[in-house]
Amino acid sequence: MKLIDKIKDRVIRGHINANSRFPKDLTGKEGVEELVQKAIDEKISVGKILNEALISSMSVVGDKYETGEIFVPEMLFSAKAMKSGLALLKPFLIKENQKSIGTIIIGTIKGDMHDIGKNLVGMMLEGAGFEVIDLGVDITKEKFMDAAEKNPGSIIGMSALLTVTMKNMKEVVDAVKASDLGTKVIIGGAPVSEAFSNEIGADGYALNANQAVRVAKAVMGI
Ligand code: B12
Repeated sequence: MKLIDKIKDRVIRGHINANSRFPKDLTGKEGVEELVQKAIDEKISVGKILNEALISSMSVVGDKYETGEIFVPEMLFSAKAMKSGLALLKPFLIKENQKSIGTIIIGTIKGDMHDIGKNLVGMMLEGAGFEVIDLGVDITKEKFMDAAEKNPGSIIGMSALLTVTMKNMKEVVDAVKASDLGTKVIIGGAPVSEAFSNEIGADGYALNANQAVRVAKAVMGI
């Protein structure tokens, strides 16, 4: 099996590293950590590892959950495995000590605990020169507004992965519009679309982390 396919398989099966006891039949065998490190050492491009091994595996995991083949605990192991791989790629996505081109406050919206996509967007924005203030997950309108008030001229970036929580983004957009802060809001996450973004009056939407950088720069006029 090719290295990229092997990493993908290990994320789907939720095998973090050789010491992990999940799943049982892979105990003692290389997990995502060892294999991603191997891919880095073999000079496979970070973009390829990220997109073809890590990100693409999560949609397979989602499909398996949807069809009842796996349940929340398995999905959680896959998320942990994905995160362990992402942590190894982080230094390549972020350049140190560069001048900030703007501040972005990111967070996953109220009611939602998914943070892999948000973290990735944060890393890419940091890599592009933004100062990123990450509020975490399950973030209320009040917390977003508090951070916006403390950071004038910043952008708010909201993430939602559940159809039931994406609606909560409108509360934040409305609060921003009702204030005189002039803060711009960009949104994203698997169930979110350009049409939804327009519907709730957000300033920008991005399908993925690369686009998020372009959209963040565009709303800042750079
Ligand atoms: C991993 C995962 C989990 C993990 C999350 C771990 C973590 N720390 O994040 C755990 C196991 C905890 C979990 C829990 C649940 N999950 Co879940 N989960 C997933 C899964 C498999 C992958 C998500 C992911 O990380 N994708 C990879 C990242 C890189 O992609 P992304 O998040 O889409 O982000 C990209 C873009 O969307 C965009 N983006 C994201 N955010 C932002 C923000 C901005 C500002 C911008 C510009 C762009 C942007 O850029 C990112 C990078 O390219 C998805 C399946 C899927 N296909 O999405 C289901 C999924 C989202 N989960 C689902 C469900 C139902 C649940 C639970 C309700 C299950 C349950 N019964 O408990 C709970 C909800 C808990 C809660 N309150 O949040 C459903 C949602 C269905 C729906 N339409 O609402 C999905 C779609 C699975 C499915 N097919 O049914 N889940």
